[in-house]
Amino acid sequence: MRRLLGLGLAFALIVSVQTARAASQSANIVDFSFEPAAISVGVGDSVTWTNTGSAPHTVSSQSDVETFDSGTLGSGGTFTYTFNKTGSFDFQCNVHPRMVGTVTVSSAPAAPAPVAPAAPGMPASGSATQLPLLGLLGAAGALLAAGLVLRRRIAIRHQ
Ligand SMILES: [Cu+2]
Repeated sequence: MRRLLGLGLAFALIVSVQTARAASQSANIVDFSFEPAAISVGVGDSVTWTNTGSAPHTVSSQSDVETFDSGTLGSGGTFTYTFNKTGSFDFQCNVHPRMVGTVTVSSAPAAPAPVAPAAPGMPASGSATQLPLLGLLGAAGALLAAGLVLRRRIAIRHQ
């Protein structure tokens, strides 16, 4: 039962790590720059910027292809944008136009990449569950045999 729980937890952890990896990236807006300024994602991925500075900032695209504008983000404010087109998209802070960055979106979607290594991992975890089960069965059989032998010995002694 504990083993099953452990496996379930491990599986949930793997799944959550994979979905987190595929879906989004985070970046910070500090006073007075974007960190990182250069961000690489796959098509369909989203980027979340968080203003960790104290001054107000914006994340505003300088592109006609991907147009986004966070509006003014106060300290602690966040802005998320999902990139559905490939290319290199410059953005700036409209309050401080010297704050600039670039999001590069590649055609390779980020989702299949983490999924691929999981495929060979699945049979491995499958055989991993069978091995301890066989071991447990073997141990149970050995205990049963030992119990029978002891019983017989005791029975012989009492005759
Ligand atoms: Cu700014």
